Amino acid sequence: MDCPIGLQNGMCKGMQRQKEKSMSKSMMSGQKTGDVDKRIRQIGALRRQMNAVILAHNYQRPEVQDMADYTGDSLELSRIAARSKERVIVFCGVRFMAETAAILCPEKTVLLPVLDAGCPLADTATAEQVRQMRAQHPDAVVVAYVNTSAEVKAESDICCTSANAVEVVHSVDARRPVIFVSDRNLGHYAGRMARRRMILWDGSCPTHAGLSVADIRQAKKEHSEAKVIAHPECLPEVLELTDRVAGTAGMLAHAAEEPPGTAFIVGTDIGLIHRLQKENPDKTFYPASDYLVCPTMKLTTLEGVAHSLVRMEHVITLKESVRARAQAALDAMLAVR
Ligand code: CIZ
Repeated sequence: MDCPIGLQNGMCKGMQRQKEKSMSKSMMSGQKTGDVDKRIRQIGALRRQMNAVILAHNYQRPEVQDMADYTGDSLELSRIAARSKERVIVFCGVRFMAETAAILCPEKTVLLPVLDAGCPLADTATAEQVRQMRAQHPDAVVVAYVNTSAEVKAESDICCTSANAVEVVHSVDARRPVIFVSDRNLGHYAGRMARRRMILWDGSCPTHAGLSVADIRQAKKEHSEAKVIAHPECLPEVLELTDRVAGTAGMLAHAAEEPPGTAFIVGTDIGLIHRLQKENPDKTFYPASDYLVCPTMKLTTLEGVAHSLVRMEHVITLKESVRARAQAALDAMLAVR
């Protein structure tokens, strides 16, 4: 496998393909790609003018991560959103993340720069389906992974992220089964670690679930010295082959603890490799596969963020009845960890 994310320019082949697509799209709409520094200065001025804070998920493009005020996973970014003083939150991520910020900050304007930035995993569950599942298992506790819509969160008892899924599931009364929505692989992993009886939703992340045992074997063959770290949304048989299972925050913490010179094969979206490499210049990171690219996470560009601030779009709005119930589930999660 060549170019582990082409670290000279912070992009591997998969990301480069996404960038090319987006560049040709912006050219078709008559915009020039422009100079990154100039764009960052423009965003800086708009951010001050609009009293905005810019949050970027760890899977965003490198230049978007570098421009943002804060970069993190859903849990970290939700906490930052909840305590931010700015009037506007620009969420560089996918829709359910911006919704989470809107749930926690009803008095603020939350903007999602790209309206089409959805999540196929979140789309596997509707509120009605969760109600039906609950009716079938009236004694169960519903745990909603953060990768769900606000409506689904509103139907759940407690939320979790990849960083705290094990703790959240463990916090459930051991006598009650857990309905885990939406990621089957994460639910399976959390249930095994927390020793809870799980009723798993039939959903998975196409990016993580696409990582195969053959990919890991190939990466290990090419980088036999490297440790394998993988996201709990990967298939159970893939996780069996890893040295560490963690969400993006856990991977960052783990990489920081390892001695200089350590190499890692990384089983999550390649966007994280930019931050891993930046924070650990003395270590090496290889993507477990060149296809670990969440396409909707890469839709947000610097141009898109600037447009979002100029036009104050796209504002995330939620029904108050949904928002308040979803907030109760998120608050329950934040009380656990
Ligand atoms: O919790 C998150 O933000 C997700 C969706 C993945 C991760 O591990 O950061």
